[in-house]
Amino acid sequence: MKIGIVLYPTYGGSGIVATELGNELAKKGHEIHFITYSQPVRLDVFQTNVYYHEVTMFDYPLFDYQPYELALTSKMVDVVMNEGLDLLHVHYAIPHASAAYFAQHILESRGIKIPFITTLHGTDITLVGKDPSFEPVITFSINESNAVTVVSNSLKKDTLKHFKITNEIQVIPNFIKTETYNPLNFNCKRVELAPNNERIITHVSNFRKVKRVDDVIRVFKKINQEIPSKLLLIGDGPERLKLEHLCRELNVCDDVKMLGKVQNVAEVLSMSDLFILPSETESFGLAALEALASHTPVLSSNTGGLPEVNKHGYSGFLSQVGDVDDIAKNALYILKDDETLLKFKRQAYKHSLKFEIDVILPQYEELYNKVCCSLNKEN
Ligand code: GMT
Repeated sequence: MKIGIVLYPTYGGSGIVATELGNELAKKGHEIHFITYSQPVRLDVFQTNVYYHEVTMFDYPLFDYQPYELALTSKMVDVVMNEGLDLLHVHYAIPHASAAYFAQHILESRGIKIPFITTLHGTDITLVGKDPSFEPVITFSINESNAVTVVSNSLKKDTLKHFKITNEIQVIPNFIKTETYNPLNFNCKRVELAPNNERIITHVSNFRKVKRVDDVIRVFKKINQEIPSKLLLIGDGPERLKLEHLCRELNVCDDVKMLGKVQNVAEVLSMSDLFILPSETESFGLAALEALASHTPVLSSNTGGLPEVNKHGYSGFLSQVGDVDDIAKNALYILKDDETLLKFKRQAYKHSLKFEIDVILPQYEELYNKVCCSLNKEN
């Protein structure tokens, strides 16, 4: 099948899921055309069957705001026509779903019928999409999509709660290629990060308010008072300065390392003993799944889709949002001795297999076939 994948190319989870999905579909023989404004971070450029089409903007002084959605729509039309695509799969509703709807109708006027599938990832619904400035467009484009998927049952519930949805919504969770996260793939640099055999605790995010990274630091302070530990903060974002201040205030700077936007997150996770994700909202929590696949137990909040990813008492623990004491208590329980830590590490990995790519990919392929078949029947 020839599939156009529209995505955000940055470090965000939706872009990662879309890129990994395209890479894997290409390995299975599908022809994948990525359409976006810059090369996706995890794009496998050497993979056969993978193509990249860049949306270029026409810079004109009249535009205070560049009309990206129109440039994207035109690019979709161009790629579908010239590459003979069978299907468009757009990730993140804004503005990809409405651009796809527009492209679909332009193509129809030129005698080409193509279906589009919209995958909702979370913030497009829970934070941005429900804002009145976007709601009518989001509702319309979800309902007009030929198929809609969401990454968790929780996101399905939120979508149905905030929008008047008449279309069917299918849950297809985030996935992982567990082999990529096998700690044996990496040379262990543990001693450089924790020279006195301290426990290593990790957090990965884009340091936005919703991630509550300050809770991570407060939890770490409590852990470090009982068990010598190091905290690795991976990523970057708007909260970083405040977090640096908090480290100073709590006097933990010597034990907290901010690694920035690390290229190979799996390498750092391979050395971690515990991963903390205390988000305010999280439709799925791909970062938590990456940790589990790296044999790292997860302490997360119990919000959104996180209980679907992290099994309480097995792959880690769930706590109420903001309950720093409870997270710290659970951390001390897991880290207290090697035997308990090893048990949780094994269970974390075992749980991640539920989301192995081989389990999830066929669900997308089945949906692609269904959508294309029903369009062919219509014609
Ligand atoms: O978490 C982020 O800030 C990035 C965001 C995105 O839109 O790229 O991630 C969302 O999509 C991921 C992939 O489906 C999910 O695993 C994340 O949970 C979700 N983030 C939120 O809901 C906050």
